[in-house]
Amino acid sequence: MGKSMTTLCCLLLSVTAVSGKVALVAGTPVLTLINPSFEDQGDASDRAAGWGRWGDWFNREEGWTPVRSGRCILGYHHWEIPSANQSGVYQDLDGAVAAKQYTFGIYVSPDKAKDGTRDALTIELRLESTFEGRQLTLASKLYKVADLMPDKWEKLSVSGAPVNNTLRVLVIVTPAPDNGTRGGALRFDDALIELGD
Ligand SMILES: [Ca+2]
Repeated sequence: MGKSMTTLCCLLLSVTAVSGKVALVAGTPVLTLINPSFEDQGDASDRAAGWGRWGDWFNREEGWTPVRSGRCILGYHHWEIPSANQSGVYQDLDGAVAAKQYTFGIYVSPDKAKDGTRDALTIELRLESTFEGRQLTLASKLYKVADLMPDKWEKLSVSGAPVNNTLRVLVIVTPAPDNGTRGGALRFDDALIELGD
């Protein structure tokens, strides 16, 4: 008797768990990032497949350490940045659902300059939709490099809801303002996209 009760309870629990999972998946398509760990190269070894970029020195790196997973990361070469302009990477995701909340995240590990005034200023994580032919900012979160622990992998994230089925995720770095004073670097790995916040 005891044994069959236990079996029944287990059966009910598994049915509930499976139904919950199926309902969630059926209700909202799960979004996936292409090449979230930056292992695959694009049209050059310093470009990550699936990711666009602008500005200087935001490269896929095969030789930088430590990595968080795999063998490649994105490296922002702050010490080599020639101007005060921002650099960024981004990816457009397919199949987002309007008004659903999504969280985009990425891990960062700062290789800090000896003098903190030489470090990059900020890392912005941003979500955008394309609306009437223009990029519309849905959410933005700004992290100060000075607030991040050196050489530790820390998860940064931003949450927001697209206004239609388009969703762009962006990572934007603002360097120190003065030319000739920049130092340090930033390592990025393991980007992610999740439902909810
Ligand atoms: Ca990686």
